[in-house]
Amino acid sequence: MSSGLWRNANLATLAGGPGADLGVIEGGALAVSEGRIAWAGPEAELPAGFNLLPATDCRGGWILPAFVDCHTHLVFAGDRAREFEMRLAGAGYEEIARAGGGILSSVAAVRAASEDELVAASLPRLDALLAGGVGTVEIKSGYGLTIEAELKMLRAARRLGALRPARVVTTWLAAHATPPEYRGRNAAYIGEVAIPGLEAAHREGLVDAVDGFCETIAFSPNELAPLFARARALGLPVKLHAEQLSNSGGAAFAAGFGALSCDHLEHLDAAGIAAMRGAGATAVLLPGAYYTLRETQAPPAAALRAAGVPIAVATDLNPGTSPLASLLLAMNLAATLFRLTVPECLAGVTREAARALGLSADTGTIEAGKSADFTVWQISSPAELVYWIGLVPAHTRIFRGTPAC
Ligand code: DI6
Ligand code: FE
Repeated sequence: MSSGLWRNANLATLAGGPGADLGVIEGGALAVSEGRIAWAGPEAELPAGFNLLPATDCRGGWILPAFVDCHTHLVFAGDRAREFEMRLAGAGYEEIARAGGGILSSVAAVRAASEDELVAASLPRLDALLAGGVGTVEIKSGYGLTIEAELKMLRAARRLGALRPARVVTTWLAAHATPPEYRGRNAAYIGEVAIPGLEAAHREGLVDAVDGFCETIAFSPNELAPLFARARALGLPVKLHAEQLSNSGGAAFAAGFGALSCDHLEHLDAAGIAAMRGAGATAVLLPGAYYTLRETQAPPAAALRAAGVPIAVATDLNPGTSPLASLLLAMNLAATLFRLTVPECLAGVTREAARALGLSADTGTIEAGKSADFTVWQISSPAELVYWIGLVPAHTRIFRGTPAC
């Protein structure tokens, strides 16, 4: 059924721009035709004809846009629980890396895994996100670090999108770390692996955006520049892990390439905020990594808010710094740790997360013409979706007009 009428509901449309309220319509109804939103508004004003559609009584529940997780690394093999224990025992990043932990331990596991094994290992993580109201997921490469292994990751991501009622978009993150065979030779790795691999991924239709890890322990803006220039020449948008552990000027660098988003941002400064504002880049905040690493400097949410920079929230689901498979919990962390408001958290996982993926025309709000991706929640107010820790309120998610789960 990709057409129907959902009635006797309160709508939180999330339509509007940064700083807007939830766009509440009480006593509302939502009409869907062929998988797209045809009309949304007060049920008393329902246009003639829509009342002939097959109707669902929402029993006074709340309809919100299906959630968008705009930053995940959910395709990987194995886990890093041992590293978690080492960190609890006081080991630092360097000691863990020397013991074979860190990103490169996931690289070894991904290189050893088949594409089928990556799909099988990642499907439960995708299902966990979908069970929490998510309808769109971004999935990055970044644990292969050879051309073939990075392509294998994105092929697995594309298959995950075909296996579930959800939208999966992919991001090329070969510039996540330098593999052992290129130690100390970052520029060579970018030129011999990241760029030709991107070209191969683009030829195969595997990539929707390009990302990089801009950090003293990863890549500098100068090292990333040829990759971002190639991405733009191929017509692909860019985004960047920026200012997570220090300030490398990553946000301003990415803004110069018209980045869709800059992500993490704990060490973002005024110049970076101004550059993001000028470029229309979205700030993607990742409280799972901040919490897991026990960071002490939070991203400058108040300054981003004051500058009118759109703010999104995502899980950063990855085996090392953010083994977080719940966007609901990510919102609670963003509110409690970063002091985002409830409307900012809900906009951050809908309208602004869609913006961070370049998907604003298609999903992220309840507006006529968009894909009918929404969730009917049995809650007393939208604040419950940020408030509960570990409890998923009863709900029915609709994807392109069809009940998904
Ligand atoms: N920043 C992070 O926190 C993750 N990647 C990145 O660029 C770390 C990923 C991992 O530890 O596996
Ligand atoms: Fe990340």
